[in-house]
Formats: sequence, structure tokens, C-alpha cells
Amino acid sequence: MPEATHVASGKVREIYELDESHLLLVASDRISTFDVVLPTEIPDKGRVLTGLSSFWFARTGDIVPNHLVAIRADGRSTEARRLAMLPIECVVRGYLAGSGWKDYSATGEVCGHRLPAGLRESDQLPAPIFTPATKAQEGHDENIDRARAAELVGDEILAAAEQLSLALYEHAAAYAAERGILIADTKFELGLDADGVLTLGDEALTPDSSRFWPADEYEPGRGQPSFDKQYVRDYCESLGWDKAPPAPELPEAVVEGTRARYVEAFERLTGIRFADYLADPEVVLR
Ligand code: PZK
Repeated sequence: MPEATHVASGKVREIYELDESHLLLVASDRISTFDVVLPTEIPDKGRVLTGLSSFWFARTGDIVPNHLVAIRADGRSTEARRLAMLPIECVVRGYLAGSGWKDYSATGEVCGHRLPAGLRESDQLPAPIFTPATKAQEGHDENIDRARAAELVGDEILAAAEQLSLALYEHAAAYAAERGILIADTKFELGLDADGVLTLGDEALTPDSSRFWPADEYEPGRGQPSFDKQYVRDYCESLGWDKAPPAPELPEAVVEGTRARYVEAFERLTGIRFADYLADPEVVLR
């Protein structure tokens, strides 16, 4: 990347600066499980996530403006407007999973939302809830209540972020459910653009920023299989790996099965052949 300065690394992504007001986001083929990046890549995973995220950006511009400027021909890089990111993660949960299930089991509440008694793991909630979290530098994001979130971003921005996040989730979850994918929960990153307008950034509504479940295997009362990473998790569990780094290498069959699941999620949700995306990534914007 000779024309761009590296500004940040995520576990599986990189950000470069293009100019004072634009960034380049690059999605790698790295995959993490149990919070550890594996030594084996999943070919095209970064392209699937970039294509999906861009597809959602193009379809949700009437709900909230977003940072996307262009998808590069490589299919894994996007040019984006630089935002002043909010210091909270805007999480929406439609089902009881992960830390939401954990907190509910212990207290009957999630981020200050009191929920009906008797819910089971993976149950659908009576209505989606906004459950903001802090951005941890290291380790896990911490769920926070409304009062703490308001201290971090102010009441007015918090109310707008909540309303936009719920509207985005409701749109995407209804659309995905018709295509056999349940979006159990998802995380949005919002920021203010140069004019102070609340804007959607980062990647959105991908399997890395959300829990995608296969609808045909949905069975509340237990944890659900992951649409994309289940083969990887099953393989790692079968080895008896202790989930401390380094993670094991993946065999070819697990790599190919996992790649096929990512491509399947892309094709089901976008209705576009992944080969057509590779030939011209901007097909997801039309
Ligand atoms: C931004 N991240 C998280 C993502 C990483 C880290 N449009 C924007 N403006 C300003 N900052 C960000 C964005 C976006 N998107 C996002 N960190 C900063 C992140 C990908 C890779 F290393």
C-alpha cells in the first residue's frame, strides 16, 4: 500500500489513511474463533464480508447515512469517509445469546432492560433491545446501561443512536429471516461526519459483526450453531484445544466447508452470485 499510511489493525482487518478525510478499510481472509486468530486463512472471507457490508450500506441509506465511498476492484477494500467515532458499540439483540444470555441468567436484565421471566437460551425477545457496550482496548467489550452510555456520548446522540440502531436491525433481521438466516444480534459503529451528522461506519451486518444462525436449525433452549464458523468451532473442539494461543491449523476440508458457508451467506442475502461480485464488486450497490 505505497500511497497509504497504516493507522490501525483489528484482529482480521486493517485501516489505512488515504487523505485527511478518507480511510481505506481492508478485510483480510483471517478468521478468529474463541477470540483467537487462526494460522489458516479462509480464501475470499474478506471479500464476502466487504460485499455483504456494502450491500447493506446501499440498502439502508434511507435509514442512516454511511461512510462508504467506493469498493475497490479487489473486492476486499473500501474507501470510506473519516468519522469521529462514538466511544460506544451500538449493539442490538433480537435473541438471547452470548453476554445477553449470561447477564439475563444472572440478573433477569440486559443493560438495564428488564425482560420477562422464564426465557430460555436463544429465545427471541419480545422486541429487539439496544444494549450499548464500551470498546475494550483488550479483551471483551463491557455491557453498560443507558446512564453510563449517556455519560459517554450525551443524551441526544444516545437517543438518536438507539433509534437508528433498532431501525437498522429490524430492517436487516426481517430481510435475512426471509432468506433463512436469523440475525440474533449485531453491533454497529456510529460516528459523526464532518457536518456533525450521525453516520454508520465500520462494517455492518456481517457474520463477523453479528451472530448469524441458520433458521432451519433454530431450536431455543440451547446454544445455536453459527452460520459461518460452526465447522471451525467443531474442529477445534474435536482436538481438545484449550483455546489459548496458538490456535491449531485447519485441515483443507474445514477451510473449504467454511468458505462455502460464507459464500452461501453472501448469495442468500444479496441474491447475487459471488462470482459476479468477484467480476465487478460494485454489483452489490445496484
Ligand atoms: C474506525 N475502527 C475500527 C475497523 C481496524 C479498526 N469511517 C471511520 N472513521 C474513523 N474511524 C474509523 C472509521 C471506520 N470504519 C473504525 N477504527 C477506526 C476498525 C477496521 C480495522 F483496525
